[in-house]
Amino acid sequence: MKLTGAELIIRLLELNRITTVAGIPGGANLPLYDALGASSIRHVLTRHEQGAGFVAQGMARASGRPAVCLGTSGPGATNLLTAIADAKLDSIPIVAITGQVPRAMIGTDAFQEIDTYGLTIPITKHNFLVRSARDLLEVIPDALRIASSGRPGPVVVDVPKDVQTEAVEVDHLPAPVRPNPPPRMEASEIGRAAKLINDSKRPLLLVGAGVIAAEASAKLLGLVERASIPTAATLLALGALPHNHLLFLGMVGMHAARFTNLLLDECDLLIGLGVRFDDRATGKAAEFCPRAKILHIDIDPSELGKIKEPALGITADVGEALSALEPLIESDPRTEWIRHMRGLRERYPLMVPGTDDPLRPYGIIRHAAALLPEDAIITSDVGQHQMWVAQAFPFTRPRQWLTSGGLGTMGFGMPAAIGAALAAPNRVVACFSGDGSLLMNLQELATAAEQQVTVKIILLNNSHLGLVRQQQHLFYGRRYCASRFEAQTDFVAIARGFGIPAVDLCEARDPLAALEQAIRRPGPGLVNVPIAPEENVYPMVPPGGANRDMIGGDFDDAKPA
Ligand SMILES: Cc1ncc(C[n+]2csc(CCOP(=O)(O)OP(=O)(O)O)c2C)c(N)n1
Ligand SMILES: [Mg+2]
Repeated sequence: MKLTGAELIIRLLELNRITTVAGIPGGANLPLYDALGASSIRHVLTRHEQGAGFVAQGMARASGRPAVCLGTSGPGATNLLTAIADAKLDSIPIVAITGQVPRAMIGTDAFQEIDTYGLTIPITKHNFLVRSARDLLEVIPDALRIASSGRPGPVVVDVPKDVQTEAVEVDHLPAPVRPNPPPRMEASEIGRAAKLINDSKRPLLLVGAGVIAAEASAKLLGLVERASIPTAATLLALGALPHNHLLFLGMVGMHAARFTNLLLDECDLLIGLGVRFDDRATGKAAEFCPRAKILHIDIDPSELGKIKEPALGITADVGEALSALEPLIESDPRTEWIRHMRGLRERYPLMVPGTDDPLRPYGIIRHAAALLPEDAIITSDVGQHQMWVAQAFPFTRPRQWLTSGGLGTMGFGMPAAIGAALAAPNRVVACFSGDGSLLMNLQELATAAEQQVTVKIILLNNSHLGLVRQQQHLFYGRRYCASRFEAQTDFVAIARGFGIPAVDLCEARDPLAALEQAIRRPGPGLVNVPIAPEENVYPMVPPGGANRDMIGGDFDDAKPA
């Protein structure tokens, strides 16, 4: 059969079960859109390419499968960069297919020409500049395979316009892509790992996003319970264990509960699973887990020893490693260590003030959680609201919590929520956002309205760049420079302007009834929750400090979480 490059791309995407793509058309990718229009793939027209990148991320994070976004050359491609970089730092499998000027015009500063290949080298797992339509037969499957194999990550495929229109004779299309097999483990290493665990009196597990990527939560639970190992999670791994599991310690690091960081100081073995020892998790790395040997298991060998030198580092798929370990691990109640953990938890719990008041941070999170279905998907933006949700939301399952961790990108939450809702149309998606963050991709409210996705934006509105204000409060002598929004923004009117029902909890006669109504109604909605600007996230490890040196968190009016 004769196909153009554009038709070939679409056929290969269809073949690989890509059913929804997000993007924006332009001169250099119009042939691709022409082929897309004739296909079964659903296209989600975002209002900014960064939105398309985050919609794709939302689909990928919620489903675990690679997702695709599209942009034209030049500004289309540069607008995608932040979402691509974000996917790189959080190891999310997206494939961005960009239009490029025709081959003969590359290097001439043609209209909307930018070196997308060059620009994306440092922020992708891999990238391609396609030189002939025939190459697409390999490049598109390779892109999907690379994005989703091993440690996942973003891939860019830059396709010149005349490659999209070039016709090629194709005898048969390649089989659907399968991820590369994970690296082979050495049985002897697994044996040594089991010995380290069995010999340990005070082991502690630190789980990272790799556990979610490997779909290894059930196996993790097996190890945790069999060997009685207290388990902490990084920001991205929340949900890997249910929040109320007796051995779960919550989030580690900068805004962890005191007992969590204190217990880490005392363990004699730290088992890092699918973690990269990010500085927000470790605090001052040299003082992280000072008494512990480290057993580090990760699918990416470059992570082993990058930040913390392990006693034993194993390159493996975390799920496969857990399966291999299971028969070698001795059942052990570790009574003394667990009793010690309970004591610390009682003495230094996470204190959460204002849980009854829906106009206070922990209060709105608790009330929303009670009203949302247990399997609701939760996204957030970046700031204080993100940390409050991470501390206090009762996550019960993996892939329930989608947040921008490594890059910390304001503007992530709402478009990612749209993507999650597209990937999981039968689930409710709630996006906890901040007034600063929501404004960064506000235009995607139009996309949410157009797609009628069930995305509930719960806006913790403190009229500030709250996390910036908090740092100025604590570390810059209360000199608040550029963290307060002088102009008041009427988010309820704005949402309604986009055709999205909205309510202000401050004005509602019965705030809880208004919240419930907003959550129950199908389709998108926005709930504006005024929050006092003085509310801060505690405890907090000062930037650069050791985790044990956290400050704050002793509220007069607080209950333990
Ligand atoms: C794109 C981007 N620009 C700047 C920052 C730095 N930054 C981190 S948190 C924050 C404030 C976020 O404000 P808001 O969304 O209102 O959340 P709040 O902290 O008030 O809850 C800023 C400016 C960032 N993370 N991302
Ligand atoms: Mg704010």
